[in-house]
Amino acid sequence: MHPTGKAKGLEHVAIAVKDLEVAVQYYVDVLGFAPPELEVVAEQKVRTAIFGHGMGRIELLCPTDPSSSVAKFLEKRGEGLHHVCIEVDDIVATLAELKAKGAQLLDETPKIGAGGAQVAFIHPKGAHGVLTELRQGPRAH
Ligand code: CMX
Repeated sequence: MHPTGKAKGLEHVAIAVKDLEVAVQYYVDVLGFAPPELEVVAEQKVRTAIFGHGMGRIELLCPTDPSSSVAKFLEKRGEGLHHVCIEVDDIVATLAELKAKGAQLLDETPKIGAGGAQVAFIHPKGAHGVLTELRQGPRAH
């Protein structure tokens, strides 16, 4: 059966970095990106720098606290790809559908992520080795 949930495509890839300022400088000075949008995402205990607009952005992630899951990731695996984020039409319906299909959800209800979007994660062990974020962006006013 074809799923009813609507995956719109890759919203961003997130890269865990040890020093946000150093990594931002590399993206701007070496790769030639325009300066990013910076944000503290308190609920996730991270600071983010987002390059680009709309779909297909790049997000640099840096922990704000040693208890952050990103701090644990850096300690264990070092800098590198942390997760991919897929934009969906209706995150609540998508989570219900994934749960019914036995997906390894880390969140059964959405939390608030970068940019005020609703987000939820699927465990990397149940997603072919890649931590996967589902996101429903805030509605335009
Ligand atoms: N990508 C791929 N594999 C990962 C991973 C990641 N990001 N994080 C952990 N793993 C692997 C580990 O290497 C480990 O594998 P092995 O068992 O083979 O060693 C396994 O998953 C368990 O890892 P762990 O170190 O014990 O980590 P935890 O179980 O404590 O936490 C996870 C892992 C994914 C459950 C946790 O990081 C989580 O809940 N993440 C979701 C929230 C999040 O990442 N927020 C930050 C970003 C927020 C934002 O973008 O705003």
